[in-house]
Amino acid sequence: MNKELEIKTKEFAKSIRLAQINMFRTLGFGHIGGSLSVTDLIAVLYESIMRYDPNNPKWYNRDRLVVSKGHAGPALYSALALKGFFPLSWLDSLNKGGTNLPSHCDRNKTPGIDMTTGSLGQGASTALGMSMALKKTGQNVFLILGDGECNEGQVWEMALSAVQHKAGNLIGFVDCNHKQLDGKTEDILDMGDIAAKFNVFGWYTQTVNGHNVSQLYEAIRNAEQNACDRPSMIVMETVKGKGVALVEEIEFNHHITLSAEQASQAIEEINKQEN
Ligand SMILES: Cc1ncc(C[n+]2csc(CCOP(=O)(O)OP(=O)(O)O)c2C)c(N)n1
Repeated sequence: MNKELEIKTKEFAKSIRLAQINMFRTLGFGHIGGSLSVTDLIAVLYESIMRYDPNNPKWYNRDRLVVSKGHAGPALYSALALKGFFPLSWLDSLNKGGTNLPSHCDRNKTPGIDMTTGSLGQGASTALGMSMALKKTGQNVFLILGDGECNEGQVWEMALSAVQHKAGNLIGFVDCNHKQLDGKTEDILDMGDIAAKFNVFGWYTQTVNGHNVSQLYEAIRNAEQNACDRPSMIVMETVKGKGVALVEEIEFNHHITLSAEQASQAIEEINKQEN
């Protein structure tokens, strides 16, 4: 990743974080921890990797993204609004009656959302189906899973099938923030070495710092070039609530309240972060 693109991508990540904090301030609560932990990845995908057209969200030749941990919708909505898929003013309607931005991703409501998600595990299978359908025409399908979500058997059924179907255009990510809804992933159902598990299933695997945009970019390009007909999994080491100290410090920060004062403090902190 060249320096110019790296700076642009980091700036975009910052804008996504700020937009999310404003959304959560308006609503007063939300899935803040797991949205912030995938923000750098979402920035890399929409700033430097994916092919899409905000004026034509259903453009057939676009790459697809399935955020299977559908509660991270706010991170994705912020990126889509900033890229012009819909007006920024929609962000104020997060999870309110009649909104186009429900708390979990819904492909029938939001321009730019490729798959409805929220029931953990299901996005894995739908992403594989999409990748099989698009293999001949060359679009990539990106899939974001949580480490808690990897407790779901459906993820591992998909992992087996993806290798059988030579889903070389499927590039997945596990957001390994080590926490889930009500505890630490290690305490609830320890997944051990997730990259090693995908690897023995036959996937092309890599492990990166999920907050380092350059590492993320290089891993995706490497997967595109070297996985051949194997599906790829990029395991990301992350921090739940990344970028906002008062969220990071809360032990269980899956769905939390955010006061106006806390939001102002968070915005000040994000604005101070260097690119
Ligand atoms: C099938 C299913 N079971 C349970 C839930 C309830 N649930 C919502 S989020 C969550 C924890 C997810 O943890 P993880 O995948 O690690 O997400 P992250 O911490 O990255 O946000 C659970 C259990 C659900 N949405 N779907």
